[in-house]
Amino acid sequence: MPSKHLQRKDDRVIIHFDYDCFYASVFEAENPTLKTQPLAVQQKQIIVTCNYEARRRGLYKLQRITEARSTCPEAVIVLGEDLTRFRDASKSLYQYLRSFVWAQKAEKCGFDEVWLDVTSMIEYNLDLLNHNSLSQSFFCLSQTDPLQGFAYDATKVAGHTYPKAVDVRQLLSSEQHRQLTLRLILGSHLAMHIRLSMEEKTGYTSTVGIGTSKLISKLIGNVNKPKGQTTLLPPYDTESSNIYAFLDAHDIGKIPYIGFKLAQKLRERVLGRSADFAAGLVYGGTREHVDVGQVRLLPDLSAEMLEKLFAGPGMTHGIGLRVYQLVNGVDNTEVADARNVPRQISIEDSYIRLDTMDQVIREMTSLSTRLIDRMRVDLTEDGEWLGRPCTLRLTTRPRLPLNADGSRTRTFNRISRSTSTPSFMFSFAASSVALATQLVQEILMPLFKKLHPERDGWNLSLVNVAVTGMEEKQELGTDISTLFKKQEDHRKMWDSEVLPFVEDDIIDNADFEVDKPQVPGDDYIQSSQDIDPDPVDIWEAEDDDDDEDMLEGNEQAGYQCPVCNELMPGFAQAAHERFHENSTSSSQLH
Ligand code: DCP
Ligand code: MG
Repeated sequence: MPSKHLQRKDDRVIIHFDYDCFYASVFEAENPTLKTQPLAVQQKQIIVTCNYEARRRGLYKLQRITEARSTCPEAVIVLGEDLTRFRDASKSLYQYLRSFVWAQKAEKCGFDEVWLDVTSMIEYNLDLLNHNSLSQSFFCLSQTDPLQGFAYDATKVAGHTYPKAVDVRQLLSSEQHRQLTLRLILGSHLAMHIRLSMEEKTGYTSTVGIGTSKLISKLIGNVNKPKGQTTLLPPYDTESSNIYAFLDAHDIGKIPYIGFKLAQKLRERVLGRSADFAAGLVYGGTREHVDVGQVRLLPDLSAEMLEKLFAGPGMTHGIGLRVYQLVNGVDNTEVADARNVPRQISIEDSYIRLDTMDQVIREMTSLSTRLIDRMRVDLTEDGEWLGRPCTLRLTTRPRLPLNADGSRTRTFNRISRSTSTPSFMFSFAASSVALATQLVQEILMPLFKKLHPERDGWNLSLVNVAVTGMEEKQELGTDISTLFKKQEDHRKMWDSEVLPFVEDDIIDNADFEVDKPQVPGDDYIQSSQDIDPDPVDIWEAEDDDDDEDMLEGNEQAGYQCPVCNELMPGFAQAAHERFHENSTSSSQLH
């Protein structure tokens, strides 16, 4: 009997979708002739993604544009700086997927991932099974219309399995494994049906994982991509658990939620020495491979031990337990309820240099204009607000001053300040630029001064303006006391459920006044773009150390400037070189 901490909720069936080469697919959907050509999507100086035809010819994600051009001169390269088309596609694909589930548990993660909790559909269909003729089953997609559904063979898994070679009949004849196996078989057929329907109706293909948790369903999908689906089969609980077999081989840094800082601490603990980075990189991929199994089998591993290991500024209580569970394949977090409005909207940009008040005002105004435009699109319908965010947040990422030798230590730490969202932001009477200007003057400048009390002397590498704490329309009380109560509940929810699991993005420099962010690090898109205005939850903590993940699997991407020695991800190189070229001109942004 596993300890209380390690009891898994295996009574759920969860399907994870990851759209294949998402940005490229959005362009292909607009222009189907691109499907047969090598297609790459460019942001700044990198290829953020490319279709599989381009991958076949040697292009890869997060490749430098110059390199991509020389590897595959015939590739069609499209500009993906404007995220509107991706956001719109993401929204409609999400609506499509959620239309299948009964219990309204459909959670979006970033632009191109969705979890569906289909447990109630599976249970309903388990009851319908005729155990004497499992191979001729019918899956009901509707509780009211018995004809809506599809025929399937309940003795076989649809798509791939993990492990590859598995005797399903034997699992079905084992009393211990039969029930879970059947649930997963039904889940695999439902996943196949949804996946193929989506391809037929929308043209988008996806890579799908089926399991009993968000963790497993997300990771198992990667085993067969693209256009594939994989189901993790029992045994789950014995020493020869397939959960362990599968998870143990993962690099510790590949586990969602275990961000770079946590992964480094775990590597150091396993190796018994400090874990070096790849030469030439201050952040990003490390060549020190430590896998989940090595962590899981540490003799003294416990939630308390990990809590102590991670202790330090910005680490939230409960983090040890969360990681202890994850390395043991336990993730009992729920798939969030489907939403009509995003949980937050957040707009940011990054800068090579941002160090004067004038520039800050200009940038904050531009970000706020985009934020208000975005709110008007995503939060309204027929001129009515469907959702109202309670909190407005300003975040910056200051650069540290130069070291004595002229080099600069890079930091990913963000600092933020929040306040209530001012009601004028919801006005339709003025243009978004006018509202943004008012917002900067009345609200953002005072917040900025709290973050950076000095008039100058700072230099920012990132500014983010966000609205969070979204209240959906049906929740909005007309009575103000109800509204406050709701806000309080909302905050409590974050406090108790989300924050304990988050590797906070809080700077540990005592010189800065720091607010606890209301939500965890919210950057999914990491290339200085508008960032995803979608649900933010514990899973996105994996991206806390933004930019780092850009380098995963592409360690060559690190670049050290020969002029100032600054280290940076490869994608920043071109912009940085331009920075030196322009360093005598007045504008040194980007
Ligand atoms: N993206 C980005 N910057 C990153 C990572 C991703 O702009 N650092 C964008 C481009 C991708 C989309 O997000 O199209 C989804 O990211 P994925 O990692 O899932 O990549 P793809 O969906 O493109 O490819 P795959 O088929 O490997 O899932
Ligand atoms: Mg994808």
